[in-house]
Amino acid sequence: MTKVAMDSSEIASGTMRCDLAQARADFPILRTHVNGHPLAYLDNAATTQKPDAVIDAEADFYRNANANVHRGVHALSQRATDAYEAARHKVRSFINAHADAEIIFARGTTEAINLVAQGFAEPRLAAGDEVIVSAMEHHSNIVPWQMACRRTGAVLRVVPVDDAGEFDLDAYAELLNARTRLVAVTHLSNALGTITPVRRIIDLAHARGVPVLVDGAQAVSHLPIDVRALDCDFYAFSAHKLYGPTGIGVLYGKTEHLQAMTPCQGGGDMIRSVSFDATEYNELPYRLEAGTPHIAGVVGLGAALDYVSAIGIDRIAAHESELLHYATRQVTGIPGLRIVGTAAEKAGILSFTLAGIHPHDIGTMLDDCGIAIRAGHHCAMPLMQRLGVDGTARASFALYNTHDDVDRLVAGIRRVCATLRS
Ligand code: 7TS
Repeated sequence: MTKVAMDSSEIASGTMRCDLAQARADFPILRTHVNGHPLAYLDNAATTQKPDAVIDAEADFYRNANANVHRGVHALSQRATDAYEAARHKVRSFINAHADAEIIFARGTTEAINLVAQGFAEPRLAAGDEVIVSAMEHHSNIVPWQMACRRTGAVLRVVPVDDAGEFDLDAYAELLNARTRLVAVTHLSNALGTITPVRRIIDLAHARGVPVLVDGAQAVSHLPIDVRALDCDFYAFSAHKLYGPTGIGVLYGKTEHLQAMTPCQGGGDMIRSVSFDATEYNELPYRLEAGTPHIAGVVGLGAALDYVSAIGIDRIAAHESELLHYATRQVTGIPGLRIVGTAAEKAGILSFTLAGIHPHDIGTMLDDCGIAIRAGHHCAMPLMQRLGVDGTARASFALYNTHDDVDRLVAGIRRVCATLRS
């Protein structure tokens, strides 16, 4: 694994670029050619690529430790259980949770949010109660609340965003009221890159005794996360956006909230005893993890956390921020290019439109040059409507991206303009 050692003078002088270029070598897929060109992978907000350390950890688990967890008395089962619980401990320390039992493994951010909507919110919602989300949420942090509201007669209230894509704190403070039962908000917008003022959002909600779920799907790979400093009630993220495997993610919850949740799924592992008359549920975290979990995925997530921690999330953030500023400078002035999302606090994401050119055509023409970006509504259709666009083209950065990736993106955009506007 690449150990990247840098200090602030290296960051300032730009030599960090070279060190992180070494980290690129840890990601075998980045040596792929696409349409005859070396891959420039700039679709990291959708999913990040995986380093050898993660791929090897999963393969090694299947080769040397595969067994079911928490059940067998035999050595392999113990080995699998140890690996699974060691990864839970790594997650706890990565986000600074209070206890391992506050870490629930789920399939991803989407499942984690649904667990809270169904198991925590729904039993507490009555007709006329309110749930607050923002206008820049991913569909995964809208639809579960809509469903819970529909089933209970509660009402979804929406915090507006301004033209720059900033969260409107004043409007939020006014929306909070005695009927508010829960606030669910993204930490970092996947469509715009806006970092929301989560700490203020949480403080204002707590002043009224309202719990807050933070959707950390994007933030977790770009910002240091400290759930105790944030004092959030729930925090959800997916491993696959953090250099880990698909199919696995995390729901963090404060112990008292997780304890109070109704398990949405019943089955193996989540029980202490079962009879046809009564079933007693297991203790946390197992009572919210029914059935055989994605054990190899959890092991892979643990390896991803080790990998990211060895580099340092602060250094990754500094590198990505430098790339984002560089890219923003390079595209500014391209005729007809509008940057969508110009919040003061941004990370990792450059969303844009080109006048008269459909985002899908931008994405397709860049792909011809081996440049992978995302085009469309980014599962944030209400936000697109608010900003008056059908969709955007989106380049999103990760630790392994380089200035060369950005230069190729910018040259590609200029080529798209020259070709489709001629
Ligand atoms: N929340 C946010 C802020 C996201 O960006 C995403 C995925 C999700 C929730 C859902 O995560 P999942 O792992 O459960 O699917 N965002 C994107 C994206 O921007 N492009 O593809 C997936």
